[in-house]
Amino acid sequence: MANSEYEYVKREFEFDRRLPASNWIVVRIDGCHFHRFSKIHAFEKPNDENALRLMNACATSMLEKFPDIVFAYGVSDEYSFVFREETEFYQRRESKILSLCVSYFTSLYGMKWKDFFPNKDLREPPYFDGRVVCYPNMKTIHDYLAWRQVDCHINNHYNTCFWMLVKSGKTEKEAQQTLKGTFSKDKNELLSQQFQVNYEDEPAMFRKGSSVYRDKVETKVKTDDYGNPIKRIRLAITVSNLDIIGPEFWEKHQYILQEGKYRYEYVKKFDDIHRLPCCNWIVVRISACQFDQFSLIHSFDKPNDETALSLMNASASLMMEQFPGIIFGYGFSNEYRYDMPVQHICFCMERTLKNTKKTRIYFST
Ligand SMILES: Nc1nc2c(ncn2[C@@H]2O[C@H](COP(=O)(O)OP(=O)(O)O)[C@@H](O)[C@H]2O)c(=O)[nH]1
Ligand SMILES: [Mg+2]
Repeated sequence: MANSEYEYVKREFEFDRRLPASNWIVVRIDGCHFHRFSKIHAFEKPNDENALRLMNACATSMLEKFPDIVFAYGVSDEYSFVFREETEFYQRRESKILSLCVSYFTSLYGMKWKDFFPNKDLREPPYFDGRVVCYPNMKTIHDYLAWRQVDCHINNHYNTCFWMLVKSGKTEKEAQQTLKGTFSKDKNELLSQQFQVNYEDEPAMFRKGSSVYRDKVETKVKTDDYGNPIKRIRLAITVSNLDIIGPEFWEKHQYILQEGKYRYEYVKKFDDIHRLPCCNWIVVRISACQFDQFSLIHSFDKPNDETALSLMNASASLMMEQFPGIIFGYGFSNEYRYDMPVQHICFCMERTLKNTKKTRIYFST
């Protein structure tokens, strides 16, 4: 591509955040204004089986499309997608990963709608937002998934009771009042005594949410000379509604969340050189650490020690001699600020970091 005089707007302003290596990347998408969307499309309350199956079908297609997604978990209008820990999908560029997941899922939702709602037209375009979160080890990624499933249980338990009360004739306000301050045990009692419903008998998809992953399945590939089937284990994308909080599921499926077998070079990937954007004033503010103690030990005058302040000013003057890029410095008490053009920031930052424990950078335009 030819370089024009305008090409700097890409070089100098476009920054691609790369997600840290050796982390599990999770993209969580969530339906936008689905409270309204579900009303307009007359979803059954509190759970619309077809709507949930549509979400699961979209998640399944996500795993087919993006092999680096190793696990997905969904409930209501949200789905979380877990990428394998050592994925190099789009060089771990955050905006690419996030935008691809959100846009592909949204397209799938629209495309598959008719398969699940053959008699309902899409009356508004469905759309989703998304976020990316990185989890640094196996414990945190397991805890993340457990958190979503606990959330699913709490919401569904409440919603099941709420809508049974409403369907039995209570107003929404009365139902809310009845459930206020109730514990899990109370909700189970209410369901069994008033509605003869055992919560555990409710569909697992509603109670546990849905997990999508590659499961090991045995398939017959051919028959040997004696007519016996020859079977092979292969991985097939599966949707299940199992408990993923306890260890059983993960013990049985250890291969799903396997930590990467990195060679030591991967640590270099943490060296993400962060360039500061051009056309911005850069302010480096340094503030001394534990100066209360330091001034006490060195018997500084209270409230101001003229010599200490002069020492700060002299140090600032030397900084400006050393780094001509600094155009202004302002200080009081134990703090100093420098404004400087971009090209000097790296060198200066190195020096600054060596001399202080705390450094902050501010951008202003
Ligand atoms: N009736 C019904 N509503 C659902 C179903 N799944 C999701 N929703 C709606 O979608 C909302 C999702 O919650 P949230 O993301 O916080 O709300 P949003 O900001 O309106 O998308 C729920 O509060 C429900 O109103 C369903 O299966 N049935
Ligand atoms: Mg939503």
